[in-house]
Amino acid sequence: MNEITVTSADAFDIRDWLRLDLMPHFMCPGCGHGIALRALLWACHELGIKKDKLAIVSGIGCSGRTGAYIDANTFHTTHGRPLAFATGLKLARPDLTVIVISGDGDSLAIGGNHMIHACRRNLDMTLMLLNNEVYGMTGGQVSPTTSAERFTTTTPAGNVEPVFDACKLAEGAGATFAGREATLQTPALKDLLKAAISHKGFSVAEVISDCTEIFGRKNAMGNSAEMVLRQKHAMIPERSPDDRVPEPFKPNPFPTGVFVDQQRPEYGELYDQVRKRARERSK
Ligand SMILES: Cc1ncc(C[n+]2csc(CCOP(=O)(O)OP(=O)(O)O)c2C)c(N)n1
Ligand code: SF4
Ligand SMILES: [Mg+2]
Repeated sequence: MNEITVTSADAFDIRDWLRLDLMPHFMCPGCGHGIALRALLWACHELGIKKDKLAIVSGIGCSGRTGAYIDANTFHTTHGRPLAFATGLKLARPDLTVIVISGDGDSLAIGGNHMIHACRRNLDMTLMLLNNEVYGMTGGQVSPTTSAERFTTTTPAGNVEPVFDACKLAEGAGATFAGREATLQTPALKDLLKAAISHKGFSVAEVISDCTEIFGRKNAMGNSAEMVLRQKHAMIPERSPDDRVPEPFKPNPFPTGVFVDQQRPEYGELYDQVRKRARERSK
């Protein structure tokens, strides 16, 4: 565990953490990314992280855009590259808590290479991966996490590609922490994020999020409340498809929880030893 164990006794007020001068925000009504943003800031609050010690690095996408509203040190970088920027930042400023906000397209498609190597290195930072199964910002193209048969602008007759399981990918690539929660359960999501941020080493917190306006509409998933309810059926697949959830397609099952939580040497500390050795040699 990191040193960040202080728990703030003050009540959480999201307005303390937002750049209110940037309101209104760009997000569509019911967008899951807004719920995830709240959970993240709630986690930072409960961990007692000071804003001047918090660095948020984000990529391009609706997911990445959420970082700009956080009243801390924020870096809105290029598509697929936030982990590369964050790696440099964390190595230069190990005293900062570095959190990367990235989408499924950003982290698993164009940035997939950076993600697997971040997992392999184990530098002490957190990736909050907002998985809404689609390229939301650019109009709804298929992504590596789009479920089978879903309609997107680039799969007008249904998607046939298999889905990437981000947590399994992270585990396979060597991440020392990987877990998943959905926006349906904000307190559980907040707790997952707290655990991920507190973990020493590279941590991946995947968030099942809803793109209500583009993905939901295209797949006739109902309004944002109906969409978020669908998550319940996917989290617990054996639950009978009872009541209010419209079922044009069965939700893709996704387990939630922490799947990997282990320790191995942290990259920043290893790199310090390399620096020391290099200095000794140059004497
Ligand atoms: C190098 C580069 N390629 C493509 C784009 C266009 N682009 C911007 S956001 C995006 C996809 C975003 O999808 P995702 O990461 O899932 O985020 P979401 O909007 O769904 O939250 C793409 C392809 C870009 N900005 N830069
Ligand atoms: S397009 Fe989708 S992901 Fe982007 S803000 Fe709207 S609902 Fe959210
Ligand atoms: Mg997306």
